[in-house]
Amino acid sequence: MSAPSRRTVLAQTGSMLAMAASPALAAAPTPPNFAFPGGNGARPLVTDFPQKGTMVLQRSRPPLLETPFTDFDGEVFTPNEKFFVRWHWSMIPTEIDPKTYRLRIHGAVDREISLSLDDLQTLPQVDVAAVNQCSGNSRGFFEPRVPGAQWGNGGMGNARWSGVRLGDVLDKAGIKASAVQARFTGMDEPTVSEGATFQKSLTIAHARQPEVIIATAMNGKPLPLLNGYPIRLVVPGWYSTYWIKMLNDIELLEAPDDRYWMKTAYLIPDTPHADMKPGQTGLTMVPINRMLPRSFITNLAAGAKVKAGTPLNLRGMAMGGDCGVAKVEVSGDGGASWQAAQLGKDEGPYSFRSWAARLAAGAPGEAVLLVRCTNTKGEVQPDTPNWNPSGFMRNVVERLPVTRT
Ligand SMILES: Nc1nc2c(c(=O)[nH]1)N[C@H]1C(S)=C(S)[C@@H](COP(=O)(O)O)O[C@H]1N2
Ligand SMILES: [Mo]
Repeated sequence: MSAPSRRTVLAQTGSMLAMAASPALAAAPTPPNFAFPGGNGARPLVTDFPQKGTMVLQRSRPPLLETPFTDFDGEVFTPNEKFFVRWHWSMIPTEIDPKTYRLRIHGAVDREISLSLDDLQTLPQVDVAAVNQCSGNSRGFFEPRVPGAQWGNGGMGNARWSGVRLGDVLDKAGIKASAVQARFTGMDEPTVSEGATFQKSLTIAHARQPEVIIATAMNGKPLPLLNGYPIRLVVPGWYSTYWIKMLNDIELLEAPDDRYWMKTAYLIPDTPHADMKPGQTGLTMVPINRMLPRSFITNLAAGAKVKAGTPLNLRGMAMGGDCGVAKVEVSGDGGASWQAAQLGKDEGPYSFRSWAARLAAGAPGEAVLLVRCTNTKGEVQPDTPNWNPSGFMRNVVERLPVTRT
């Protein structure tokens, strides 16, 4: 498949902005109705965002598009046209000229530099398979409910990202010994003058980790505009809030970033699984960081009718968080008994890992199917869901009710 020409991107993006107020509904697949605990789980499907296929519409301005969950079935890598989309502000450039695009590196550096996309091609090229997951993925399932985008489980995706190591790029500018963090900014801007530009920071030690890259391609193709064309930061194992899209500015800081998106937003309680009680006070809040293990059944939807008296084939995917998947187990009886699933190909510690299992035949009636991941650090998904008022980091053994008939 050839990449869309720049002209195509622009033409389609124009239509995106025109249609944003009145999204067209797709004719084909059934729009989802997430069984959110508080109701209001119905969402339309849309087909006309540029370089995107059929997506669940969470919001049109700025675009918040969710991957229909059925698209995860049988695919360890999420196709670019199916990859979820999330922006904080709706002033997103619709025109990017790759010839004049520059990435500026400044602040506590030996020499301020400005790199073209061709300059990036001269550095060693690397790739990494990694899950990009929104901090608020699955927020709609929080109970009690919390404000924010009411995502189902499709606010995540896995891709093979290729590009250059962030550390190599920073070394071109030379990091001063006084630098403590690197702050990343993209080309999108706040719609209101008092709004804070979306920016995130990493420590220098983290920025130097070899898996942290500036991606110039995703699944072997240019990034879709809405996923950050022409370049984005990829921070494997960490929530995607750090994965700055349309990256055009890196500033080396001599003191920790105290701007809004690091100091005020995206904070979690410093407790296991970022779990707390509604109304609980006195907790230390820290910037959100590494991901936790999760796993999903992808070949059956909630409420599915399956055959009683015959073995049931299950498949799906799992992720370790910021390390690999050690073990996936399934249960056909609501967690009374568990059996090991067979793991698919290992695409690296930050990737989705596919799994498959065959459950013994069950008697007719209602059943709850479960899948549970243990990562290579020995962390396992808990039986009860975590909660925090931002709806971040959902972490629980997900339950899939089915009827055996
Ligand atoms: N420039 C820029 N980068 C950004 C954001 C943004 O608003 N602007 N949002 C972040 C958040 S919160 C998420 S969840 C991911 C979404 O990545 P995607 O749209 O490629 O799926 O982008 C991250 N990078
Ligand atoms: Mo996010």
